Amino acid sequence: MDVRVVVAGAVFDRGRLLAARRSAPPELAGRWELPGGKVEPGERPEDALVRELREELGVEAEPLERIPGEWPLKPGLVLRVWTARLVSGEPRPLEDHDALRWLAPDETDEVDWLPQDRPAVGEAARMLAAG
Ligand code: 9L3
Ligand code: MG
Repeated sequence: MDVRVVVAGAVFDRGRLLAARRSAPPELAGRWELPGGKVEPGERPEDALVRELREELGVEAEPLERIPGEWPLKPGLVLRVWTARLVSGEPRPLEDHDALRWLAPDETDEVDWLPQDRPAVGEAARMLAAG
């Protein structure tokens, strides 16, 4: 089976990490994630991330580096995460989210993350704390 990649962004701005609360589907609603979505066939993952952050949050962001690792979501779907820098715009929950929070490194445990996002969130918090 082909494995489809979901890209997500650990979006940094002014020393904080962006968390987004899902509004759909019902089984994921209310849990927090690093925003992103599925890479389209033929699309570069970094381009998919830029597109997803534009669609979901109305911002322009620049992918910086891949957080090592890959986390299975369900059969045929894996999560890969990049750090990203906010280039312009103020994130708004335009699509698939109903709340956003900017978290300082010591606040990243304050939200109920989707379990598959936790390892990347931990790494992102370490990177933020290290400056
Ligand atoms: N997912 C998990 N963690 C994330 C993202 C962006 C997505 N950080 C899961 C939720 C869905 C699937 O991947 O089951 C596809 O995501 P989307 O296209 O609904 O955002
Ligand atoms: Mg999405």
